[in-house]
Amino acid sequence: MQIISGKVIVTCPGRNFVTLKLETDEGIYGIGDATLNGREQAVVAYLQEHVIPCLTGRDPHQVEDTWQYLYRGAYWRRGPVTMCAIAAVDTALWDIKAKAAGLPLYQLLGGRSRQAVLVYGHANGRDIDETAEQVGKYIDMGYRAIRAQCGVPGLASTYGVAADKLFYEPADADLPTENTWSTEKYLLHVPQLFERLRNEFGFGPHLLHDAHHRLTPIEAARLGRDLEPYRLFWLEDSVACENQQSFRLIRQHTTTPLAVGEVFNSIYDCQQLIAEQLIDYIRTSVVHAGGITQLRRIASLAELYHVRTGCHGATDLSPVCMGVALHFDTWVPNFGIQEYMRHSEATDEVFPHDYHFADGYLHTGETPGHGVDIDEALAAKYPYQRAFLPVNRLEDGTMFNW
Ligand code: CS2
Ligand code: MG
Repeated sequence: MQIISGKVIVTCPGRNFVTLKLETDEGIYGIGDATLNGREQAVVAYLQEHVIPCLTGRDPHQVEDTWQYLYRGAYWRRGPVTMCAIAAVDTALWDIKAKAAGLPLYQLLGGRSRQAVLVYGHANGRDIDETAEQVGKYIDMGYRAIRAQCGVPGLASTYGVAADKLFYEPADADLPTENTWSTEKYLLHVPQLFERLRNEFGFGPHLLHDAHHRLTPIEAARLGRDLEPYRLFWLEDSVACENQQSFRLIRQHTTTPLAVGEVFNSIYDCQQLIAEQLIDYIRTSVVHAGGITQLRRIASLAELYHVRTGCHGATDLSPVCMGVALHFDTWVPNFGIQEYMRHSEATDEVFPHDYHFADGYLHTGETPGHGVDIDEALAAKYPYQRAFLPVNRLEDGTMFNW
């Protein structure tokens, strides 16, 4: 079997998605998600100019060799754009391999390790009352795990709080929106949120929270300790972690479980965090961490150190990524949880898929491949619309982390 063509499909059914489609001389094709929120066109160019020309004529069954070829062959290794492009190729090749074998992808990875995949949804509100109301609605929808994000008194906006309660798309403008942040106001408010949620819903539902890279290590230690009575499933992205050893300070002070990794694109980004057991969940995703081929290496490293997976699954990771992630989640032995931010109806129509939600879990289908397709004619009806993620400044104007 040979790859005979590759094309990049950009569509915007409410938000931009980039999809790579590889076709073979035996009529089997594979697709992979290549979406990098706010930098989509960089990946499009990388694929079209520097990857697809090298793929024509290659044997699609050589998934590992192609991954090594694109990783080592780039010379300029790693980085979000490169690894997103490699991820799309890797995903498409695994899709082709599974289709050729007539098997759902999880069977090629090692078969089922669980009957279904525990997921968490995103409840958010402008204040504690509204957030509590939304958590209740997610429980009523059957979720067993809910991430709670709440507006902070004195701040016009904060991460994770949107007008729409089911869908949250942060890339909201043709040029970056400027948000304002105060850690002091945030640190005072968050423990009150989780005290209310535990008082109202007890300790049955798993509760999660995303600090979205906005704390220093000692501030994260403070928050982790303040949240200990509320037994969070995890506190996510408490500190921007290019400096992995900064998590040693957090770890010394709190037993609140820590999750990190949605912005990582390489196993080296989390090697120290995992090997020193500085985290409890690794959030790397199929689309941003080089595909299944690297993601399962990360999971295997994590297994040695009691670290579990918690793949990123926000709206800006397409249904193709979600579908592949679910096959990975169905197989991976050290599974933790899967993020599941629902996609809009328009998006689901562009990306027909066989996975479904029931009773707090996502269930993969048995379709050969990863079970997700793209309706190219429908995709063409939604042209690309540039959209940036916001930027964030402190109240004194200092540039900060969004
Ligand atoms: C967030 C993401 O889901 C999460 O945990 O961190 O929504 C993140 O803000 C977006 O993926 C950025 O595009
Ligand atoms: Mg996050």
